[in-house]
Amino acid sequence: MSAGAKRVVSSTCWECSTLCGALLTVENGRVTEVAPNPAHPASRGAFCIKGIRGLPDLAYGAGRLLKPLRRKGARGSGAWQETSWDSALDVMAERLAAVRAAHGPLAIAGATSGAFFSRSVAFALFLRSLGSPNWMINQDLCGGCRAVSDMVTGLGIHNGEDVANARTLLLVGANPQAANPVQWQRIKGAKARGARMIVLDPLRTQAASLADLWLQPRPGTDATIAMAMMHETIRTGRHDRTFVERWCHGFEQLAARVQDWTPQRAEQASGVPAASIAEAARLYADGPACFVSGHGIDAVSNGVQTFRAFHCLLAICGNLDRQGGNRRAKRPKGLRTNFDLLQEPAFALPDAVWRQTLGADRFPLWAGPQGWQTACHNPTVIEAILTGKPYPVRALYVSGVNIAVTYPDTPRTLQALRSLDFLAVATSQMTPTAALADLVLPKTTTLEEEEVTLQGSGPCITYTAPASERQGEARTDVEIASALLDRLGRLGAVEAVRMPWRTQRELNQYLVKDAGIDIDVLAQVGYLEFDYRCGDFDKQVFRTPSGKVELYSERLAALGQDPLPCWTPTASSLIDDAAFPLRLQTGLREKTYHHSRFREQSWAKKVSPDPLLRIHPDTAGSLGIAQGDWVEVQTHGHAGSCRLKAQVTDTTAPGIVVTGMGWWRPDGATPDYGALDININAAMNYAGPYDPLSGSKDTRGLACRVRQVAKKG
Ligand SMILES: Nc1nc2c(c(=O)[nH]1)N[C@H]1C(S)=C(S)[C@@H](COP(=O)(O)OP(=O)(O)OC[C@H]3O[C@@H](n4cnc5c(=O)[nH]c(N)nc54)[C@H](O)[C@@H]3O)O[C@H]1N2
Ligand SMILES: Nc1nc2c(c(=O)[nH]1)N[C@H]1C(S)=C(S)[C@@H](COP(=O)(O)OP(=O)(O)OC[C@H]3O[C@@H](n4cnc5c(=O)[nH]c(N)nc54)[C@H](O)[C@@H]3O)O[C@H]1N2
Ligand code: SF4
Ligand SMILES: [Mo]
Repeated sequence: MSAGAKRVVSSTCWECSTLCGALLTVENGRVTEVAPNPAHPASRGAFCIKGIRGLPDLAYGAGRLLKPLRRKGARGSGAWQETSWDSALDVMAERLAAVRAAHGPLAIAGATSGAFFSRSVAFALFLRSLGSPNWMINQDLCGGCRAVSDMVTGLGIHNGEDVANARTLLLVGANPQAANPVQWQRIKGAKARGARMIVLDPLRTQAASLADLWLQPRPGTDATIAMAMMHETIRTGRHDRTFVERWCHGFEQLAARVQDWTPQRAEQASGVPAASIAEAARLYADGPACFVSGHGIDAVSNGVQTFRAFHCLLAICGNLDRQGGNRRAKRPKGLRTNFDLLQEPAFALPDAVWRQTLGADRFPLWAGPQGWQTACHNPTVIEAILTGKPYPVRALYVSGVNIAVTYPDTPRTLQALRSLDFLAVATSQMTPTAALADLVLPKTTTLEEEEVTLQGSGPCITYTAPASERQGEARTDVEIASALLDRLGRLGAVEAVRMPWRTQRELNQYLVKDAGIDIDVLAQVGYLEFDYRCGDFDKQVFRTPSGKVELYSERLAALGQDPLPCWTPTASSLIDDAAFPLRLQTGLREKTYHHSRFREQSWAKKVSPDPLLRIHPDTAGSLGIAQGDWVEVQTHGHAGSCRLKAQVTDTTAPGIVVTGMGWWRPDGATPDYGALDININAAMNYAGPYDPLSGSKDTRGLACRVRQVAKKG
């Protein structure tokens, strides 16, 4: 992009999956202002401070990595030597080829965030080109349970919440006021025009304060409420008979399953009064009603079946693909998404290799060829690195994820990283993960990259413009992968090129080519709306064995799993140890930060200088903890700990303590930059029990203890 006069570019903010429409002012090749785009069909002017401040600071801030770095001293010593791309890529290709020759292709693994980015897909297909199916994504800690339930139930409703037209909203485990400004704007709009809102959340969030009905379940018990809501709906005949008869599979079995799930039974498990559950069922069945779900019921050991229960409720009430309900994701004919590339036969691995994906034997709906994003089960990879079982993993390539901070059990993650033969990290900033690398590769930020994304909530295709000039020598993941493939090919280490593109533009052209979309036209507007019709079930078939919405899942039955929604207490809730009397919730979002990102930025540190632990006044009082004291948190079954600052508040219930995640100190001492001190994942394990379908571990409801370690100050 050439330097020039001031101009405004229509783009999309890519700092989170909300994908808000953005207007970028560009002067002399730099983005000088980021503003919301009120015309964007999905976000309609909603935006957040991370987009306005975080995005440009990430691209142009002092911490930006501009050149490849090669480790000089011991791992983590903090001593680096700048090197050229040619030499960095030569070294990386040689090291990967050496590991491949010594241990086979499966010994090379990768870590990235999820299949929805071009960077992650380029990366997964790069590894496949070497013959390795092993890439880690963080979705077992994120939206994985929702996705697996959606897949086996056959709904296809990702991002399809039609809040604007709903009569009733059912928010479960979501905190959109902090996590999603688009949804939050719509929710407030819906409330203002008289929509009713039910909120399920143990914490008194802003949404809970606005709710007509706030249910405060014990952590991990939401499925019981959904089961009882189905019981009530069917008992009172409020289900949508026409939809159920025509499009649902297994209604009789579902009805039999929920027969005993009276609101009284759910009250015993969840602590929510039976009358409130019955009222929630009545309101939700009086639709159109929109189910807004969040991380609060995901990333737990009973997450998939919890989602199954809500997804079945949604279906039997006829709220699927209905105005004001949950719309199905649709797309212009011929359009591919990044996600689709993982399943495309041209880029597939031979089945015998693919089935060896780490974790595929235990979690086939998660890992390997039948898996949702075909990625690994992360804790199985960490285990393989440390133990060599079921086979060795000796080299790791990390991009777009900060696993030393964001995966549970930081001490173990660090130990695994240190033990590798070779570690390369592509990033725009030094991080606790990159600090342990042999090679650090400077990545472009999203202001310098082009993305084409299908956005179900528009519905539209949205465009992210490479509006800024590249900083330093930064490169995109596609460019890095293709340059590596050239070299690895010469070293005889490429099995088949399964990542054929050299630039993001080439990849994006591939996504749109059969849809007749001209990227240049898309780039001019910044988005492309397309026709959307609700309820065309005969046209857009359900991708399940029965071709219907599967209340009774044939795929789960074939795997010997419970085919009907059910509730199993989470592993953590069963721990009964007087030494760990409290329950810990992690991951509460803050407006200033995105996980571990923006931690170096002064505006963010001013707003939110310290990691907090919310604690009820009664609990704090009994432990002698006062507002602002530093406390130490430890969870059951783990030796590590984490220091946090007490925030005494009655927004949380007695006995339940709540914190965020992602804390480290970019200006802290190497090598861990505080990741072993103020990072909650330093105090948690990544061991099971796991959700039997997604392999997720409990990230909430953990048995814990808290003690004061320093007075306020
Ligand atoms: N500013 C900011 N925004 C973000 C992010 C960020 O880091 N910063 N991260 C993004 C990402 S990747 C994600 S995954 C989303 C997550 O965003 P959301 O899906 O909205 O999830 P959270 O913000 O984690 O809020 C979860 C809510 O669930 C509640 N909860 C916890 N346990 C339970 C339970 O057992 N039952 C019920 N019913 N509720 C429970 C919590 O109290 C909390 O209010 O946010 C995205 N948006
Ligand atoms: N205990 C606990 N752990 C959790 C959670 C929890 O609730 N509790 N939440 C989980 C969830 S939902 C998620 S999604 C994960 C998030 O985990 P991560 O994805 O690890 O979180 P980020 O901090 O966003 O990491 C992004 C990193 O990628 C690098 N990067 C590389 N390329 C790019 C780029 O193009 N743009 C940007 N911005 N960064 C790039 C940056 O250096 C940055 O450090 O954490 C999970 N971990
Ligand atoms: S919510 Fe904020 S960070 Fe996420 S896309 Fe929108 S403006 Fe960007
Ligand atoms: Mo997430």
